Amino acid sequence: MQPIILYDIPSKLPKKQWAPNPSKTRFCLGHKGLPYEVIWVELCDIAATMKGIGASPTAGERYTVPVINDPNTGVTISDSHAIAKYLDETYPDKPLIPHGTHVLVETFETLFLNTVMGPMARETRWEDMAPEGKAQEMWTALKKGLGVVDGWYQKSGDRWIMGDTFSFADIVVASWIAWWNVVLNEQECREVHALHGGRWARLLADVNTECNTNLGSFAERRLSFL
Ligand SMILES: N[C@@H](CCC(=O)N[C@@H](CS)C(=O)NCC(=O)O)C(=O)O
Repeated sequence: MQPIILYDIPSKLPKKQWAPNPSKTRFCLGHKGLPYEVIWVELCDIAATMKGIGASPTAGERYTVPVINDPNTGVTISDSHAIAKYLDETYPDKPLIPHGTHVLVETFETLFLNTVMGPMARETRWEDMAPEGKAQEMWTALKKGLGVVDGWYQKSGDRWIMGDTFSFADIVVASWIAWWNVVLNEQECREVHALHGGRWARLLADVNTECNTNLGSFAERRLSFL
């Protein structure tokens, strides 16, 4: 099988990778054990590059990443949810979205983001979600919202959002935890990791194990400050 091409935004972190939506696709590809290669696209070049490869815009007619190009089928797909659905249809082993739950899983991310980011979740531009200037607002909403999400996990039996069944919903949560490990300051990261009996660092580690990945750990972020 030829490697799938993943388009992602680079950063100055050791592994470059940091953006939450492409993380979802990395977890998905890892879970299914599919080989992939990354093409890094700077934020300002996304629209031109995506138009150039014939990718569709996502919600709000914006060009975003992740986008994948699968040379094995010749298909190009935008949006992490559509990519997960495509991967399940094309490579059905180890499903990401259990049969019949696509709408629930897609709705879950909207609910999750509204819960943990409050009004911030309604920002549509990447730079409006960046921490500068809105850090305090984001931080307060995050701690409150994570308490709600902790309750969801408890109700589901404390392992995955769908109980014993690992799914894209857990990948969504882990991808945003990985992002907070990058954008929150060190004290805030420590506070998040201490919340709810250490659930968030544990969940990120469990999703990494499930997907054979090593994404977004706090330890890795700290390396970038050395
Ligand atoms: N619903 C999309 C959201 C994708 C998205 O917003 N990606 C961000 C990076 S994490 C992006 O490409 N932003 C570019 C921009 O806002 O111009 C998905 O799940 O893939």
